[in-house]
Amino acid sequence: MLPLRQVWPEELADRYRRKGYWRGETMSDLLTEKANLHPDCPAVVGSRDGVKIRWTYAELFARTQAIAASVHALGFRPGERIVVQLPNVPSFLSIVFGLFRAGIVPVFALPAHREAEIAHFVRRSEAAGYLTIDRFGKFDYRELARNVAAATQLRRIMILGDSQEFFSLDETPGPEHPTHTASPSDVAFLQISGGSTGLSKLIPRTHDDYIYSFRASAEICGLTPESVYLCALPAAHNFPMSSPGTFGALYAGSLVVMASSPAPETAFQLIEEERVTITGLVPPLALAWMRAARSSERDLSSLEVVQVGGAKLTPEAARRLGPALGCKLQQVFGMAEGLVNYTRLDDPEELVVATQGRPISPDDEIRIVNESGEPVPEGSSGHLLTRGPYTIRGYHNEPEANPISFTADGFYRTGDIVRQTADGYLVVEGRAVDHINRSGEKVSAEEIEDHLLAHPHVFDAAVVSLPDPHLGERSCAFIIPEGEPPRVIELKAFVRQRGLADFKVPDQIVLLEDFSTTAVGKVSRAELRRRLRDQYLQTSQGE
Ligand code: OOB
Repeated sequence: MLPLRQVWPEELADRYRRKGYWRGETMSDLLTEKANLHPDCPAVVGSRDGVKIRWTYAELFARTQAIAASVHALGFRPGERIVVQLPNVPSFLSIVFGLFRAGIVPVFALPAHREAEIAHFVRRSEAAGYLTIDRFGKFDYRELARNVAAATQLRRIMILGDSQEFFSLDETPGPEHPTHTASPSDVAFLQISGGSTGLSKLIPRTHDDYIYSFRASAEICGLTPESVYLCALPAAHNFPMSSPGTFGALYAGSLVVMASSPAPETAFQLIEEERVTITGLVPPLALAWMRAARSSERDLSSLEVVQVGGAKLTPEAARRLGPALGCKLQQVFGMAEGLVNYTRLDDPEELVVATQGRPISPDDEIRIVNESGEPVPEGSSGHLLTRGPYTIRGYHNEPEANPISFTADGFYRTGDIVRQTADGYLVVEGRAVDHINRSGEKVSAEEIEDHLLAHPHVFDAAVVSLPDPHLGERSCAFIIPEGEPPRVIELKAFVRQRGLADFKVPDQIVLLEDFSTTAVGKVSRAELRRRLRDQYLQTSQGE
C-alpha cells in the first residue's frame, strides 16, 4: 500500500526543515522516546465501565506494542487505513499510538458520528478496517458497526471490549513484532473537516507537520512534566488532540486525564482528584463551567489555564472566565486543516479578552482579502487565507473541491472573516461559508438540506444558523412542503434515521409557503439562506 501524499513545494519544505520546525521525527518514535526518558511517570488516567485506569509511560508504551502486534496479526499492513471511533478512554491513546507503530493510518471519527458519516469516511479513505468500542453511555457501537459493515466493503471490524461477532483487540503486552519505520513526511492520519460544503472532507496530516504543531503548542501553553491536561472535549478532535491536547501533553511528559464527559460534575471531580492544571473547552461549556463553579464544593485551585476555542467567545464571557474559575484564560482559534492561533499566557488582559490570538509559527502566512481576492487595508476585515508549516495543501481525494478550498499558490481558504490588529492578533468576525457552529461542532447547511430534500413531502429546504444563548448557534431548517405538510417531529426523526450524528438534526424547523418571491431562482443558495435568516430574525425580534 503506497503512503498517502501531502506535498509542500521543495522550497518551502526546505525552509521548514532548516528552521527546525520539521525535525524528521515520527509519532511512533516520539512515544518510544518519552517511554525511555521517564518510564515510571504517570502518562494517562481515566476510566472505562466505571473502572479507574492509570498507566505510566512504560505501561502505555507496552500497550501500544501489543496493539501494533494485534492489528498486524489481523492482517493489516503499513499504509492501510482504519476508521477509529473511540470515546475519551485511556485506550484511545494506546490504540492510536499502536496503529502509528504498525504504520496504519487512523481516520478519526467522533463518537457522535453515525452510519452515514462512518460509511462516508470508510469509502472516502478506502479504509480496510473500522475500530470502535463495545458500548459507551447508552449507545451500543456494535449495532452501528453492523450497519456500517452492511453498507461498505470493510475487511475487518475491531471492537474494544466485548467484541461479539467482531474481532477483539488485544492490549495485553506480549511479544513485539517488527515495528514499521514510517517516513516523517508520510501522512500519519486523516482528520475530519467541519464540512462547509456537503460532506466532511478528510484532512491528511504528516508526522513532520503535526508534531511541529503540538510541540510548539506545548511550549506556548507552558506544559512541563508537572502539568496535568484534562481532555474534556472529544479526544479525536484536533483541539484536544494537538492544541496542545493529549499529544502535546505526552510530548511534554505531562499527565493526560481522559474525562468521560465534559459536564461540570464529572470534570470538576477529576480536576480535584488529579490536580488538573490545564484544559480546553468550547464556549458553551466554558459558560456551563462558570455557572457550576459558583455552587460547586470541588477544589478547582490546581487549574492554571482554561483554553477556549472552536467558536467565538464573547468578550463579556472572556472577562468573567478567569475570576469565575480562578485561572488564566487562553483563547484558541484553530482548524483541523492546520493554522492555530493562541493568546499568550503573558499577554495583557485586553488582548486575551478581545482577540482570538496570534499564529503558532513565524512562518504561518496570513492573508486577509476581499471578495475579489485583493488584500484588504491593514486592520480591515476580510476572508482569511493561510499557508504554513502545519497547514495542509489539499484534502484527501478531493480533486474537485481542492481548487476551490485552496489558492493556486497553496493558501487554504478558511471561510472565516477576520481582521488583524497592528500587533498581529486575529479577531474572528464571522464566516463566509454556510455552516452552523453548534457548540464548536460544525454542521454543513448543504449536507442537511440534501437529507431533508430526500423526504417525499419536502419540496425545498434551506438550513441556516440562528444565534442561541446556550449553543452559540443553533440550526434552523426552513421547509417548503410538497403536498401534505410533514410534522416537525417527523422531519427530525427522518434526518436521524438517515444515520446522521445527533448534532446535525435541525434544532428548529419552520414551514413556509415559499421562499419569498424575489428570492427564488434569482439568487444563490448562500444569498437565499442569508435572506431567510435575516427575515426570520427580524420577525422574531432578534430572539
Ligand atoms: C477547531 O477546528 P475545526 O476544524 O472543528 O473548526 C475550525 C473552524 C474555524 O475555521 C472557525 O470557523 C471556527 O472553527 N473556530 C473559531 C474559533 N476556533 C475555531 N471561531 C471563532 N473563535 C474561535 N476561537 O475548532 C479548532 C481546532 C484547533 C484548535 C481550536 C479549535
